[in-house]
Amino acid sequence: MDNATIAAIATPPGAGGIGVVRLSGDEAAAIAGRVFRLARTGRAPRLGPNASHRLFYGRVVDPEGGAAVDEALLAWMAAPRTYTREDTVEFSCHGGPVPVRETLRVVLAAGARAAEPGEFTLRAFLNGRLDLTQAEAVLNVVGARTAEGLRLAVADLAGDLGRRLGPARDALVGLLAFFDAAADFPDDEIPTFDVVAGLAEAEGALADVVVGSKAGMLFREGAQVALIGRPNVGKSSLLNALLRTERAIVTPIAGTTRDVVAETIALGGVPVTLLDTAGIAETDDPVELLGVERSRRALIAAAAAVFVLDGSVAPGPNDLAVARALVERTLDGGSPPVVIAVNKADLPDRADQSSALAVLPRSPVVSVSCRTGDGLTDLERALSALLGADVAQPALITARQHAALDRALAHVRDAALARAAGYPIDLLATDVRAALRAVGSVTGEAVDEAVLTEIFSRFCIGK
Ligand SMILES: Nc1nc2c(ncn2[C@@H]2O[C@H](COP(=O)(O)OP(=O)(O)OP(=O)(O)O)[C@@H](O)[C@H]2O)c(=O)[nH]1
Ligand SMILES: [Mg+2]
Repeated sequence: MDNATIAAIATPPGAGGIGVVRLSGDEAAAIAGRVFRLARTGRAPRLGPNASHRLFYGRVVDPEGGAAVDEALLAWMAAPRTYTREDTVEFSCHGGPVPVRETLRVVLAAGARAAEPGEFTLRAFLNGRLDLTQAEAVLNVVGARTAEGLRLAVADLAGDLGRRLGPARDALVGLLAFFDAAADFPDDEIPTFDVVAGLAEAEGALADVVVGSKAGMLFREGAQVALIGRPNVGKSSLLNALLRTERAIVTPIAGTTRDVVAETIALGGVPVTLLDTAGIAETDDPVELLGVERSRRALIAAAAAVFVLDGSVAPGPNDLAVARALVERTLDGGSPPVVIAVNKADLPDRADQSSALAVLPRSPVVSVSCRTGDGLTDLERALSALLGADVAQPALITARQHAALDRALAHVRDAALARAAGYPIDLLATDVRAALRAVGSVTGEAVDEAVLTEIFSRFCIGK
């Protein structure tokens, strides 16, 4: 890190209520003094430690010639109680692209350097205000797609992931300390230490986080769910009912939906994209055939499927064909799991559905009515269980963190195997050290420059 004072526009491009230009570094106050005049006195504000965390009202001016650039509020925050732990100034300008760009221009002319993407957060990390799990959580906070996803990311921001990795880290450090000590003792005086218990503890703590991270991925990335069935069973009605709007066309005519309609809802905090598809049927109509082809493709792309049946009539050949198509996918291994929704529960006529249900004996069955809304909550619950969103402690980790923790877990398991096979301690130490390095690359205790560059390049400029 160089110690230049950096500056960037911190708000998104375009027009808005306000636009913020941010400055961080030793020279922040001096640079602000060159480009800001108080409305009341026409002078530069006095930005010392005693005036920290205060707002000043005035104008941003071009130091070349003194022309006013914009009217603005200047927020002054003295180190170390700031995001970066450095002196920080934020100009809140009028929220148009030109006032913020001009403000940035004069700030740069007055001595600041344009910040790289994520450089403010990088400084927060390098200055010890955030560990790496918290810095990466900032990305998840910004990118959160549901309220639940945001809650998890904010918990990580407060250090949740770092804390959850604490026991694994402590166990590994304890093992290494023992290995080092053991090397220094004569054979008959080696202190006793339960290596097996230490390894088991590290393994348990790491496995918890790795399991939770699968659910965490789901909160961040979301999942696609295909609504599948023969024509006229109520797939589009179900899409509308789950969305609580009339998004898709619904008619009593079979073959209404031709194209896939995709809409996203939050299901137990997971962003779920529902794919309403054309009813799958034997048909000669070329347009309907194309629709059926798209339904099949949607099914392949989806993480799960809702198999919709019309509960008021007995399943026909088309229903059974759809059920079999779902099972074929199951046998492929890569199949989406299925929930069966027996629709139109409000109609007095009820027909036995067992011939279709028998084809998918392991899938949960929910009775619903898109007309009255009955059973929809049960269906939503069954779906989030199917997607694996009901894990007690989801961990919102990135693919990089996931890979590192997987690696750590593998090393710990190797060490346990080596121990069971009676290998000498120094062989175990290699694996334990590698596991600790992998955990350290997540928390930031052992991380190299290239990884840092890769992580922080994913941030916006100004963050
Ligand atoms: N009584 C009753 N009718 C329903 C219910 N759900 C859907 N329907 C009716 O069933 C008919 C077909 O509904 P759609 O939602 O268009 O069915 P679909 O499965 O999308 O049909 P395609 O697009 O042709 O494949 C419409 O007349 C709906 O009003 C329900 O829960 N109860
Ligand atoms: Mg439809």
